[in-house]
Amino acid sequence: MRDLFSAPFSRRDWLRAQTLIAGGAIATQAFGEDVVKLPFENGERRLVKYPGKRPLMVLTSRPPQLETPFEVFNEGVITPNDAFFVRYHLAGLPTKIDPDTHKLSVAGNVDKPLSFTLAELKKDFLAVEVTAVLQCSGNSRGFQTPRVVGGQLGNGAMGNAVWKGVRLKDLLEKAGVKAGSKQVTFNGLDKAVVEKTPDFIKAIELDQALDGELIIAYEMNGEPLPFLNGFPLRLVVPGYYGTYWVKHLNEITVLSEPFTGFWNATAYRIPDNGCGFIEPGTTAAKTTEIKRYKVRSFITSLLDGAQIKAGKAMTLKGIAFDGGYGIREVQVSMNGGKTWSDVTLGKDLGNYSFREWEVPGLKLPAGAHELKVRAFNREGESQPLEAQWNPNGYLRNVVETTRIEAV
Ligand SMILES: Nc1nc2c(c(=O)[nH]1)N[C@H]1C(S)=C(S)[C@@H](COP(=O)(O)O)O[C@H]1N2
Ligand SMILES: [Mo]
Repeated sequence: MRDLFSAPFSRRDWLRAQTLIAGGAIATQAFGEDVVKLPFENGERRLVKYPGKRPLMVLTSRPPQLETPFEVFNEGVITPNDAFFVRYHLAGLPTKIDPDTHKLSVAGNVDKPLSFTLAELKKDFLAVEVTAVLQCSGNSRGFQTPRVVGGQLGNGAMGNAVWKGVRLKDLLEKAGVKAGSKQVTFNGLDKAVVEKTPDFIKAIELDQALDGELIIAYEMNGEPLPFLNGFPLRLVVPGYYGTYWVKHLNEITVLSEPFTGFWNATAYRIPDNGCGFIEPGTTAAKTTEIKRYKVRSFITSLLDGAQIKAGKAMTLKGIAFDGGYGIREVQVSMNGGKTWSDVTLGKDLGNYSFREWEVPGLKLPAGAHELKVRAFNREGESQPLEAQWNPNGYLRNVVETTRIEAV
């Protein structure tokens, strides 16, 4: 039995986390947490330690929505499990799961409905690994102007991990998908506590389910999935926004008709105009499901507002990623975008991973500097210089600016 609250954990942390997840409203300030300030209105976030996690920024406690402090992305190209962000929609998340009895069913429009334990998945199917970024659709929403409703996230609702598990395709083939099937749905153990909130079920196209890229993961960075990141099994959809990466997965269903559930048909939709952005404040004529990540890049070695020593050599570092073509080139500007120069790319960990980059030996003269970074993927896609907008605050990928001062 794995209990969410049995992670190595002090009694004080345990009490606090139980109260936050199960109990809700207690005067949390009484715990005396640290607070960080994200650079937008109402951006104060408490840093709280949840089971299996180091202190993370709390967006909501019920259900837990925890953001990774941005400094973590400078620690390395892989995001540590204890720092990986957490997002849930429904307050009824499981807190005790027995990995020996947990079962994953594959049913619906198949020849032979099947069900697997974790041990069977590990024993009977080929284990595969992928290094892939998981990013929430609403990552960076808090920076969008005009502002929109939804979690006001900074840039920490993303992370990069090595996911290990079995191919979804192998499970579906074993069950035998019937001809004419259209989509596949994924459901996890979490439930709504208010009945009118629809269960969190996500659908993908059958072609995608069979393309060999999707994984039912049981390990993250060489360890069992952290409880709050979907223990014991989660779907990994490399290159696709986090909404599809269903956690605590227990039901896979093949459908003969397209899925009409809330989380595909109503939520997680973007303007259907090719780019996903529209004129601020307007409404899209037509919408479509959010899918692949847009190209993004960040400076990680300096935070906005940092002070550095004038004339002293430093290594400027950062990360870039896209929706699966891979990063071809990264450029930086030290003068607010007037001129750009190439950087040195780090090791290639595959098309779905963060790609590290650096500028060694950089010296900046005294004064204020506007640093910018932009990436190009192997399709030649890049990032806009001006921030764009949509009503859900999804897809942000503007060229980010880091303002620093050399003294
Ligand atoms: N069971 C379940 N899976 C889920 C969700 C959820 O609410 N319930 N949220 C999804 C969303 S929107 C995101 S961004 C990712 C977040 O994964 P993480 O919590 O491991 O960071 O999980 C996805 N899978
Ligand atoms: Mo998300």
